[in-house]
Amino acid sequence: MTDIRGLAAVLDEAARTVRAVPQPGQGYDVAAAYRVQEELLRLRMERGDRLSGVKLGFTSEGKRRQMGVHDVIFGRVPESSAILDGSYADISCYIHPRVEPEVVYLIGHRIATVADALAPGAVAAVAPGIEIIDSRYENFRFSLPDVIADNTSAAGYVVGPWRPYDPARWNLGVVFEVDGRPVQTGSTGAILGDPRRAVVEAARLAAAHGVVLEPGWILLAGAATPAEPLTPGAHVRVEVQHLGSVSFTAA
Ligand code: OOG
Repeated sequence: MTDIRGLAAVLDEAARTVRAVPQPGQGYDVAAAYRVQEELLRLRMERGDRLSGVKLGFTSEGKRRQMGVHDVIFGRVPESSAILDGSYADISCYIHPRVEPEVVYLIGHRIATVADALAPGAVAAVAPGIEIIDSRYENFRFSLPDVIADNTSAAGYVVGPWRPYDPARWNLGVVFEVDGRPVQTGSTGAILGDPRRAVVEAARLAAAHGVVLEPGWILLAGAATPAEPLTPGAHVRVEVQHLGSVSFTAA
């Protein structure tokens, strides 16, 4: 039997001490991995953190190919990992951080089922975003259960200015820059073939794991391009067509 609490404690400690741990290397399945994730977040909430939303991972082919993982995954976004748009962010709290461009949805009403996700008003607003991912495993390597247990490498996020949600504008150009140079370009259509599916997919995965999406929560729909390493001093900027831009500087 998988030691759910033991694994969660190891991952929690790895994040807090900024020290990578070996992959568990034990036979546990996706269902057990989500229970580790839940326990890991419970430990954080016990220390006074709150959830600001949820995220999806491996929604684009670019990311799946980069990491060799082929299923869409679901993670929980702690409020304490927020970074203000345009700010300097201390990155010494990360082990081997990477950054990636995101589309962020603002949840408009309580979503407990897939039907709720399809109802009008499920999304209240949309924004360009940046996610910092930081695997707690050595060499940023993991199996599917490992990355789920590790809360899908979630480590930090930046949300740009919110815009009213216009579902007709879904396939938008993405430019991802580091120090003023484009390092990746892509399109939001790379996210599940249509990023509007992200809300339904998040609802499905959340319901399967006992999470209800609350109004005011954010949903990070998953990177549209592969991730890039994040190094001290880097200025990271993401521009999404029609949505504007978001940035931060790693200090
Ligand atoms: C897992 C997180 C993937 C995305 O947007 O695809 C993810 C990882 O690559 O470490 O957040």
